[in-house]
Amino acid sequence: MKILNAQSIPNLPWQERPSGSEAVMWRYDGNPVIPRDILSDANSVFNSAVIPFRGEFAGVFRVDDTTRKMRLHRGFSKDGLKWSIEPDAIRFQCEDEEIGNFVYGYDPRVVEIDGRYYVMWCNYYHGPTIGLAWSDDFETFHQVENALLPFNRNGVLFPRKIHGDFVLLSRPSDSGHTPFGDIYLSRSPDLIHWGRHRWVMGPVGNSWQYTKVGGGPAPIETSEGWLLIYHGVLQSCNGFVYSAGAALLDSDQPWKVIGRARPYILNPRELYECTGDVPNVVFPCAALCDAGTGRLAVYYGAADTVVGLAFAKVDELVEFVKKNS
Ligand code: BMA
Repeated sequence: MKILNAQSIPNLPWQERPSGSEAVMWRYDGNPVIPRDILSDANSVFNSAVIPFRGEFAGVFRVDDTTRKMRLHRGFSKDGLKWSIEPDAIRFQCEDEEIGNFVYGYDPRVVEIDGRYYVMWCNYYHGPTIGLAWSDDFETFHQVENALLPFNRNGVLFPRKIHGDFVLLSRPSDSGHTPFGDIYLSRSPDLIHWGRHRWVMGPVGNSWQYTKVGGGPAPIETSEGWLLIYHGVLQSCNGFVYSAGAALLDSDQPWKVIGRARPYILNPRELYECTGDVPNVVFPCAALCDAGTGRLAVYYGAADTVVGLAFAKVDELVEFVKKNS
């Protein structure tokens, strides 16, 4: 197995799997890596996206403030562990006032494509939909038209164009706490016109992902296909339970699922995942992948309150998907 189009990240945050553990994904022992009160007016900081940036790390963070407005903030880190998050929310530049009128935004993802950083988030426009912006420097963010119609969430771009098109995963939804949800793929030559929508995958009965599924971090390209880490939800008598799973998508036609692990790879079981504003949630939004070693650092929201960090190895995850499909 080879990892394709990835960069070397020598300063990747990393811990080896604890001895005695057989888990395919394991947690950072300093979790939560970002506490809820890292900003004085934050109620919570969770579901956030990070990316390698100029030899260090940058990110877009979901900050719900103490009025409970959902905001997006920039943050920077030398080691991926100790973060400094800007106290002011990102002010997206937008040529169109109607689109640029930021009401709220949440659950960001970030990818780098051809040297440019793209931010996707759940953007309010008469309902939740997929907001999009790009930046060359993590200073100025240029917002473009929303990619899709409401109601939609969990937009995430693939980290390179495929056959000349930007490729986006999304999860059509409703205006509330959606009790259904499948992952779809859409393509665009210019980031403005989106179409050629294809179904990727839906929930699986009698399992941790039987209510809905949605994309997580940007897919990771390997010689075996695109490794997709995603979230899946079950509805218990006490509400939704969010876990993380892994699948492999066809390299060339990435709406075709070529493998999908039946067991989850991470589920809420630590205290900071089981208690908080919304109990029992792990919600991965970003993965840093070191090309040379295949080490993976996954950032996930825990209980809609804090950010957790977990580790895995790409080759082991790919094997896990193949073995358990
Ligand atoms: C989803 C999103 C996420 C959140 C999750 C659990 O619908 O709103 O932001 O983490 O619910 O509350």
